[in-house]
Amino acid sequence: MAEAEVVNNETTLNTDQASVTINHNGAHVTSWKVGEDEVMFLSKNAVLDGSIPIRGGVPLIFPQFGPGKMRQHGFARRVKWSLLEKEEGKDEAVAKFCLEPNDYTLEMWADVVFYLTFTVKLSGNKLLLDFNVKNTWENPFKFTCAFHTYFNCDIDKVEVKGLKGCKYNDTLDEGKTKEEAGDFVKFGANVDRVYRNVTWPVTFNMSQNKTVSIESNVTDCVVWNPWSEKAKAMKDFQDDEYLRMVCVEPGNCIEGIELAVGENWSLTKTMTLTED
Ligand code: TA6
Repeated sequence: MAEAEVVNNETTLNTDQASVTINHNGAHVTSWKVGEDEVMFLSKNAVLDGSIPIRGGVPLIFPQFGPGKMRQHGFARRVKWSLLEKEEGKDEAVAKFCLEPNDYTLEMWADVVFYLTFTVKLSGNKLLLDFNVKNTWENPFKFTCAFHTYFNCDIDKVEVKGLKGCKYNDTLDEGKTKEEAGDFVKFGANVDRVYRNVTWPVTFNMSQNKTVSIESNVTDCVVWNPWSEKAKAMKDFQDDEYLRMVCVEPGNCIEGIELAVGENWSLTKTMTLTED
C-alpha cells in the first residue's frame, strides 16, 4: 500500500472511490467524500489551528459528554494526537492515531492514565471509525463518549429514520424523558436529544438521491441542530449554517463505560453512503 500524504497537520487518505481528511488537532475527521459527495459538514468559520475544537466533521467526545466537571465534551477533541500509521490502497485506506496523558489532560482528569487509539478506515463507500480506550492506570476509571458527527443535509428536507419508539432525554426541556412517536425526526426549531436504546441502522437523506446509514456498537444517539438563535451565538458557525447540517451522534452519553485496570474498549461507528 502507498503512503498517505500529511500536509499542514492533516492526513488525507485516498482510494479509487473516496477520500477522508483528518486534522491532527483532535484527530478530527473534517472531510469524507465518496465520489464528488462531501458527507461531512464543516463550518466555513471553523478554526483548524487547535486553539478551539473544530466546528464540524467528527469531534471526538471523551471522557465526558456534555457539560460537567471538565470543559464541555472533555479533552480528546481539544488536544493534538500523534499519527501512528497510514496506508492507502485501491479500495481501502487506514490511518491510526494515538493520545497519551499530557499536562492538559491531567489538568482536566487528574492522575488518570490511559492510552487512546483512533482508527479511521475507508472501505468503498463506507467510513469506519474505531475509538479505543485502554486503562493503563493502577485504578479503574469511568467515562462517557460520542462521535459528535456533523453531516451535510438540507434541514428543511432531512428525515432521520430508525428512532421511532425510542425514549429520549430532551436537553431543551430539563432532560425530561419523552418518546419518539414519529416514523422520522424532522426539524423546524432547535433540537437537542439523547435517544436511548437505539437499534441501528439510523439513516437519513443527505441529499435528493443520497442516503447515509449509521451503525454503532453503543445504544445512545444524540440528534442536534442548533437552529437560528444558537447559530448566531456561535462565532465558529455562520448564522445560516444550521440550514445545511444535522448532528447524529452515536455514544455512551449517560451511563458511561467503566474500565478495569488493563482493560480496553472501543466505540465504533460505520457510515455508508448509498445512491437511492
Ligand atoms: O451534541 C449536542 C450538544 O451537546 C449540544 O448540547 C451543543 O452543546 C452541542 O453539543 C455543541 O457543543 P460544543 O461544545 O461543540 O459547542
